[in-house]
Amino acid sequence: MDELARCGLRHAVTSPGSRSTPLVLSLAREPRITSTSHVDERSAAFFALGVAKESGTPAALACTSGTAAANYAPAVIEAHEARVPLLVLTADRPPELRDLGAGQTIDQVKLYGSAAKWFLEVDEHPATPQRLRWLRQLACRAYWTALDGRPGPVHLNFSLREPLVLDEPLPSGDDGGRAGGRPWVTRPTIAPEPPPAFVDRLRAEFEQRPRAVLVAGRQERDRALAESLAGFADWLAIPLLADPLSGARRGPAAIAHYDALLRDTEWAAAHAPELVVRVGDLPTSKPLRAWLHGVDDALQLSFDPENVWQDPAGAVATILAADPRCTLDAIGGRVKRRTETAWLDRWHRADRAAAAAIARALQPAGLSEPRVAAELGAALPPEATVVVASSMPVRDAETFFPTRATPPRVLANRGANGIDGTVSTAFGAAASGDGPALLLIGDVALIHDLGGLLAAGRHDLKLTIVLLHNDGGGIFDFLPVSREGPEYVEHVATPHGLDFTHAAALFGLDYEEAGTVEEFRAALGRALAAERTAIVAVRTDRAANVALHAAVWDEVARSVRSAA
Ligand SMILES: Cc1ncc(C[n+]2csc(CCOP(=O)(O)OP(=O)(O)O)c2C)c(N)n1
Ligand SMILES: [Mg+2]
Repeated sequence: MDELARCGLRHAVTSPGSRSTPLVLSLAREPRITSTSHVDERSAAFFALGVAKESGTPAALACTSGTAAANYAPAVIEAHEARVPLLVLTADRPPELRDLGAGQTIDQVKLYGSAAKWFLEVDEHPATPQRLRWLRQLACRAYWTALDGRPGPVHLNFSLREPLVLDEPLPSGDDGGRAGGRPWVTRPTIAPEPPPAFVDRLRAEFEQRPRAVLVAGRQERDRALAESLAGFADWLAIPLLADPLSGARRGPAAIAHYDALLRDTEWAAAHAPELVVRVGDLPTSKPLRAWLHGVDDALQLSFDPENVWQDPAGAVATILAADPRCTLDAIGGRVKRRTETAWLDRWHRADRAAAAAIARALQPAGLSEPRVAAELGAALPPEATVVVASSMPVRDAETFFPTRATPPRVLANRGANGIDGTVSTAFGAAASGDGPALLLIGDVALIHDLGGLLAAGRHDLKLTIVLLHNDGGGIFDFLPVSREGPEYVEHVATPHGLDFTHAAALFGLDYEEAGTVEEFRAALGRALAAERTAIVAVRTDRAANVALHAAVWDEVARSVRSAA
């Protein structure tokens, strides 16, 4: 643990048990590491995921043997898919007690399969100088492996024999570490300067294909990339189609309402580009994905330094295994500011028309799910972090968040798109970030991780939870399955009739319901100013929500056609 702290580990999440005692106590007693205790390992792992997403650095997890370790699996899988660095430390029985009926023993070898980036069985070792050196090297290797190349979870499985608490003192932290608190192995960051010939080749593509678009999706670790993308798109007068999860929905070239615009196939066809440059994950927007799939004449380039191949349609022609920020900054430094802005102007005109059409369509509905997203996108301060749940929240954020000079940070579990663990991820982000933290979540996702609310009181964490309560999975009402009668309602929509005031009371949270836009604004203001975690609930109707989205898309299509 001393060595992990030297590498930079600052947050660990523990869960209770006996076999894990040596791991948990050494974490809890390491002053440079904040250890947060969570009863439920599934929530614990999602909390660590939130910490690691918010901070961009690894978080550690420690739990006991058996199904405790198995409960980490959903978050480990999410961390693998979303490339989030995690150090998973599981306690296990030693080999002589495995597969023999010893208590709480399961096969933990490679428990997370291909989701773990690296697995190692760590047996007990005598505390000889040679073994301690190896342990220090191992800690460094685990830490840097979680971060290197394609980041992800590293799993160390520890065989631990009784006694689990020693009578004699353990070797102390200053035993044998490098001087000056340095880690045993350092890993200096080497600036990924792109070679000039590569920059020139790319620059030529931009010059030869002025009808270009920059598409930016989820990206969490390089906070400066968002500014670079905005600056580059502005410099070259290229529309920037940025999912809020990219942080790049900002600056004069950003187009907020591409999802609504590209739903109009006529408009989409008339705005086919010659060049598409992708950065980060593929955005969620279905119309954007379909459009990218269909623009066959465009050259499509994808910055993909982590080798994730996010291209289910097979549209990308060239993968650039280069750092997007350094490369685009270098290109921008070598081209003159583009003064011919007709292409970007067309997008801007349409985006302004779409924004007005959306406002018109939403107005009569009062407080609705899209309106909540629009309000949050406009009102949250730049220092806020908002976690958006899978299902409609992440989609409504993409459709309705405006462009801003300095938008709030937006995080989501979009590696595997699960609705599990969302509450805990948001508490992890709240524990790790400096600004206010907010969670936009549906009722089913909240039920899924209700136990995650325990973190509020046990760790004195402040999170504003905006709950969109439409009594079921509203997303499914958009699908053909919603016509399948009572079986649809019972098995897919899953209405439950729960009143979350009781959950708030159980976990000691503030709770308010808002029925109008004014009430919502006031309740949000109170919740953000409160000292403790608060739920602001908005009741909506699933069928009315589908109709409202359709009305928005119609109004946008009508207004951009008449403007064209
Ligand atoms: C772990 C997991 N189980 C099931 C799903 C499938 N799923 C996607 S959305 C959804 C319903 C979510 O409902 P809610 O959180 O109320 O959001 P709404 O659809 O109403 O916006 C379900 C069950 C999933 N994504 N993840
Ligand atoms: Mg719902």
